[in-house]
Amino acid sequence: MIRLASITLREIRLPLKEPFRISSGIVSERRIGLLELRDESGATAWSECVAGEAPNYSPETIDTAWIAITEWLAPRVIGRSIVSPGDVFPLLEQDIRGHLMAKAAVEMGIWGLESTRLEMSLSKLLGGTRREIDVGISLGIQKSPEALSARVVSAIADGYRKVKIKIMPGSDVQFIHAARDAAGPKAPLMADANNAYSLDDADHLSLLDDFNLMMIEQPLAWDDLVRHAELQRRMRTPICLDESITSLDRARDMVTLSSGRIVNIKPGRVGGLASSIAIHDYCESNGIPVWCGGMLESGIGRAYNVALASLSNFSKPGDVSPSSRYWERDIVMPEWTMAERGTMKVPEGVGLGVEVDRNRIEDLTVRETSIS
Ligand code: OSB
Ligand code: MG
Repeated sequence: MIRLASITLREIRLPLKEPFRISSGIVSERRIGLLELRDESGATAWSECVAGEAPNYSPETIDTAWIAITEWLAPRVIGRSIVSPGDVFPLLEQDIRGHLMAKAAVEMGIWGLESTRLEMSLSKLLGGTRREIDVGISLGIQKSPEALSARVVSAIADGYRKVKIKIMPGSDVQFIHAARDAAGPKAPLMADANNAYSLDDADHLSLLDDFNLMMIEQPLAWDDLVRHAELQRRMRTPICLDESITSLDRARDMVTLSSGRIVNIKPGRVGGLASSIAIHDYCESNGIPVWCGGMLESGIGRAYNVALASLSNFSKPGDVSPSSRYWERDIVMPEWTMAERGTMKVPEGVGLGVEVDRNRIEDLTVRETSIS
């Protein structure tokens, strides 16, 4: 049983090593929401809110999440007897619509706290079985096919087991063609369009079928399932859904409608870890592979992704790259690293398995509030 005494919410600014461009926007510096949850015994755990600065991925932003957490979500959990972290998401869903990234930040922190309290690793608490996970990289849109090819070749040489290439109209078929030629026929490549196309582009998108991609992620609207089903009927390349899968019910709808064949699970997008595990289990029983997506997390959010990706049906490499892919210096110790063969160790120690660099977080903090 957990009873929270307080939640401290902060915003830090962390510059990316290089700007990250997707079809709907570009980010150079992450504004990251961090939570520190404290229970009545004084135990603490950190979690991260993955909402971005602008609502170009989902309707949420760090500012909407700030309001949701301070006004509605933290008051809902503080002082309440929580028997299991699995009970938190239903509690947060009661008469509060949406705000899934804000809900996830609170919910994940409670899983983190519970793993510390029970003195086990977060991976074990979630039912993870993998001792290491396969690592992929997500490459933002590059200036030219040549520039992209160079990045893809070097990612493969670094050992990454999947290279995801962001695409948009004007930076698609030629770019993927060049990347495939440069990386060779067997390189594990995929594309992610972040909603940049419509069904009118079906013939154009089908040109990508020539390049043996592992999958194409979310080509159509962020909340669409029906049109993706039509597109999947017209394309050989498997469609993987990201933005559209916001709950277990949406995953069921995907299967019912045949809107896609693979699911990217991001705990922030689906309201936390209980919802992620439910989607994972459902997909496992229905022969749908899943992999863990990323939202350019700091080392804190990454700890939750790594633990989640240790579950059995996370059978494809995740967008869970090492700290050095994103930051000059991360906010956890040790930093997240990748072995030469493209794997990352799942921590076996208590809790998140990394230590949070509190001094550094204090230096990076631009606002802070405590709810109790
Ligand atoms: O669509 O997966 C996406 C980053 C921000 C918003 C959306 C996406 C992404 C990524 C980043 O692809 C993956 C990572 O964290 O390395
Ligand atoms: Mg995506």
